Amino acid sequence: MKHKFIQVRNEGRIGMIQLHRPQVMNALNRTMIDEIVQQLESFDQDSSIRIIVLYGNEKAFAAGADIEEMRGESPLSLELLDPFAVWDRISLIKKPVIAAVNGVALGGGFELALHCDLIIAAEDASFGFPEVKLGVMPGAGGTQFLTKAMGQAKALEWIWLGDPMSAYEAAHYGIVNRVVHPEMVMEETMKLATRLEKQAPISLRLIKEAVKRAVDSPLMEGKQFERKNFYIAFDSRDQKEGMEAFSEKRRPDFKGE
Ligand code: CO8
Repeated sequence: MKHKFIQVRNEGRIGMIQLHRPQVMNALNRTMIDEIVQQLESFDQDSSIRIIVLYGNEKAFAAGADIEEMRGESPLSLELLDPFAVWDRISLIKKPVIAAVNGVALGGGFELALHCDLIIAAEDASFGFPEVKLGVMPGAGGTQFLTKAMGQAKALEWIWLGDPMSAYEAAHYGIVNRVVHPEMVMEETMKLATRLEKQAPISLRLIKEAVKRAVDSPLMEGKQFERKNFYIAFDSRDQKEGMEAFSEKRRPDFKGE
């Protein structure tokens, strides 16, 4: 499919999506978000792909929603457009999604990174919610993601002030997985993606679902859910292969079946 604002390629079993609107720091207009989500879904359905990587350019992962596109909206136009419905579909992606962040991840750009499972960031990357300075507020889950990650007091301080957060601060709060030299971001991301693509795909999928469930469920409910997924894993050939390989003292070859 021809895309306008993203570039797509496969690196073996890793599906790569590059945000590509460099003239406006990858500001996310609606077409671009649609393209990103459709491509995520397409990779999710593609059995030759095991891991998905989302990245921008050296200056920007994404500088937020496109302010020029958004400025004329009214409550009713937003209600009718329902611009966040497409964002909700990102949470339904089953495969691991890694965000590789160089430069800024602001507003909707930060929210897009927070919708990913893992974030690898450059040490000079900056994250933040500057919406308050535009007289609005985060709308694609930012208040919820940040509060769950860092607690109410810190989330309020960051979102009220709208200051950028360094990659190290984001790592301190568990938002970013790894902080590396700017030139090493893609290399580190691909190293991690390559390790993950060798793991049993069904295990990764069941683990993702169970870990995500932990964020919103009481402990007992989450444990029940985990147990169900544990049982399902025993229906896969990968479980047989993994345990057989252990006994035979060889590397497992997982097929995702
Ligand atoms: N929207 C539209 N254009 C943008 C955006 C943006 N978010 N960010 C940058 N640009 C454009 C600039 O206008 C500029 O265009 P031009 O060359 O035509 O003047 C070009 O990108 C380059 O930007 P700068 O010259 O400003 O570059 P700097 O390096 O000086 O600054 C910054 C980079 C710090 C990223 C700066 O551009 C900036 O502050 N951008 C706005 C950041 C922001 O406020 N983001 C939050 C937007 S609101 C939001 O995300 C709400 C999310 C809710 C989801 C919405 C779904 C509908």
